[in-house]
Amino acid sequence: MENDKRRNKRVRDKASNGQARRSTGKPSSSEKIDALDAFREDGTEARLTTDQAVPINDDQNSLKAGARGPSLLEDFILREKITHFDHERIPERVVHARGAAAHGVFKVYKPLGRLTRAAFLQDPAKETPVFVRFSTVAGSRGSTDLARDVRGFAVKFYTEEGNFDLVGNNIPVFFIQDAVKFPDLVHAVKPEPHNEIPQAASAHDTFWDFISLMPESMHMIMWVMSDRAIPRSLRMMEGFGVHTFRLVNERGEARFVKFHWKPILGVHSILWDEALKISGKDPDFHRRDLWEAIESGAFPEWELGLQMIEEKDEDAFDFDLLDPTKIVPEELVPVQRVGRLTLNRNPDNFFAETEQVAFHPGHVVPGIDFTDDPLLQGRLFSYTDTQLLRLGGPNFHEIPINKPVAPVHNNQRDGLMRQTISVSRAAYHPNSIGGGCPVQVGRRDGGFVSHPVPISAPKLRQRGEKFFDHFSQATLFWVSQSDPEKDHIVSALQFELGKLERPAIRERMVGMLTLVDEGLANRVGEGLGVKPQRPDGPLNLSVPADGDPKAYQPRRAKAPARPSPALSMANTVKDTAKSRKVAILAADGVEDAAVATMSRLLTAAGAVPKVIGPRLGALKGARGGTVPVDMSLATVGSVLFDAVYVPGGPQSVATLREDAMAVLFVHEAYKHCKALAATGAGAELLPPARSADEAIVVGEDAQVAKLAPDFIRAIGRHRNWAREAAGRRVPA
Ligand code: HDE
Repeated sequence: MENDKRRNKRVRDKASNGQARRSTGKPSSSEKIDALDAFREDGTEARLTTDQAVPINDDQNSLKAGARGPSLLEDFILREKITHFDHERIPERVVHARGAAAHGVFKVYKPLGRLTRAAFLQDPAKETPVFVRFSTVAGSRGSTDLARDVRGFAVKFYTEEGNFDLVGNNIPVFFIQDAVKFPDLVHAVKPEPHNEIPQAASAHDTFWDFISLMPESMHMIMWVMSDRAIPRSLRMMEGFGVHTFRLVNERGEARFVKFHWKPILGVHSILWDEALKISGKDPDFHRRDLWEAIESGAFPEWELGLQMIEEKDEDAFDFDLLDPTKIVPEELVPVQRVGRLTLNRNPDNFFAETEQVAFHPGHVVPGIDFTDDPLLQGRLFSYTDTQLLRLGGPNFHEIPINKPVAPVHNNQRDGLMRQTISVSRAAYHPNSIGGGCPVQVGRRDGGFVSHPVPISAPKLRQRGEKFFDHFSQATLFWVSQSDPEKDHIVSALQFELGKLERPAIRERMVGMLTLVDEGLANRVGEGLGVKPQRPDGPLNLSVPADGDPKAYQPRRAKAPARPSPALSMANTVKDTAKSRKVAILAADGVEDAAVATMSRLLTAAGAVPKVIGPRLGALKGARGGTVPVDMSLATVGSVLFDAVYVPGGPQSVATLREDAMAVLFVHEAYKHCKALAATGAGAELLPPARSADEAIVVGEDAQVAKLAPDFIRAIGRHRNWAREAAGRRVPA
């Protein structure tokens, strides 16, 4: 991979001074030449060839019998091109089909030898290359980024001891406790089989039918109905390994571990109304945001967090550490921040990298090991199986993005698309012909040895007793939310359940919510016209044929817990405007000096100002300057920005007030609780009710430099939720 990286850079460098040498189809001076396509490695201009490297003379006309005649079968150029095209698509991932990814590096803060022998966690000077793919779960490859959904957060570490994949999500728990239920869950959430409706949405009967019969999903449902499921940015969400894993040190001592990713920019989300509108304005919103941040040098960063639990404490909790529907509250076991992940390079080719990358929770390195979490155990065979189908055979590890940086030697041979040309005659072990190579590696020399967990038990289809507490942590999540977060959960449930065609499912779900919190159930029920009824019969219909329904009845470990502050996004990082997008609304006659000052100060704070005008081109400023327009009102909406500034200039503001798109722009930003600034006449564009709003900054054009710091602080706080009730009255 290092080689590939160096090669790409070389080729790019050549391209940047090679424009003049392009002989055909000359680009205009503003057009960027695509380095990798235009030039060969030796710097000469790339010639058009077939896949067999035969130079092509005419790529415009197929071979015909006469100028108007039928095409000839002999045309190997046409046939190769069309056949390749016909095979361009591979099966999309059955889940997590839509994704975006980036390259980066990981560095540990200090040696972790006490906890693990994993080599990449020992040396703070070492940079381990990574490739990270984010995804939504339910939608197809072409679906919107803004679906209400879990986000995948999969990290491939290319370590010197082989690849370690931390294949996690942005939510720390899962819907089900046992892998055997995964196909049912996915069938329920995917579009309904008869009409393939709805795309990338859980608001339909089959999903909620399943959920209403699976009380174990209730904790996850609280997370998915919260704003965590509609992140502001992939760069502003947490990541979790979900399952409990093990870390094993050089002495063979093991501890349980939960993996976390903590975003440096904090955890921030958007409103559902914005999600719906962004899905129309820019369904690529998240992938574009990731791409642009990296291109602009605002590299996304996370800290790796570990929750460590001693083996002797395995049974010390009310919940089972092996149950993937439970968290270990941070107040019980604090998260230690041990290293930093930085994404610093966009992929060169979406298909070759983002699409072909193959993650697997079973890709672990010495020092990291599994537990008996029944969901994790099921995943351990599923991921290889899926890659065999998706990537066409057993050699997917040879695709450049999947290739370890450490050398691979083994006796696996052949198969479809084999790239390696093995030269040894001995493809078996033990052998004498090959000098016994490749040799097994002793534990002391880094050989992987599974932690010897003692197992002695009858074969059973059962789960641990504590797995049956399905509600304590759902309640914990609910009571830990701030008031605005609670409001959003209620609205989300009203939206999702309001879409159901079958009243019985809606009623069953509202009944189930009474077991999480009576107040929550009442509020949700009110908007749906459903009177919450506490379920009295057996709750769990997924009882084995001969199982005792009583044994499967959910129970609660303890009375509703004290809130866990770590579960609320209200307590996240709120002190930076870095990489936040700010719209500056302007038309001819705008106070150009105010625009320039505000832009300069926003840029200095790391924010990204964009001038939005009624049309593209340049605006005439009130002070005689010109203001280039970055985007026109026709192509954007305030939902694509974090904040809005309306500079003065009576002519500019008069034009904008006449333009319904401009008025809507500001009203929507108000409704969505965003930071707003206006100077001079610009204040006339703001909605009237704005007294005592800490995120609205108003003053004179000449004072813009004095106002900017307050505006920037308000942007850093993300949203002023206190405005939400007033915003609901704004018809936008
Ligand atoms: Fe996955 N999951 N999963 N999953 N998963 C896949 O693998 C599966 C689960 C997760 O960006 C598939 O290559 C089973 C939990 C991510 O390429 C597939 C079970 C968590 C990604 C698969 C689970 C995840 C996947 C689809 C239950 C969070 C995207 C294509 C036993 C810890 C990785 C593929 C990427 C992808 C199976 C449950 C995370 C089909 C059977 C829990 C982030 O193999």
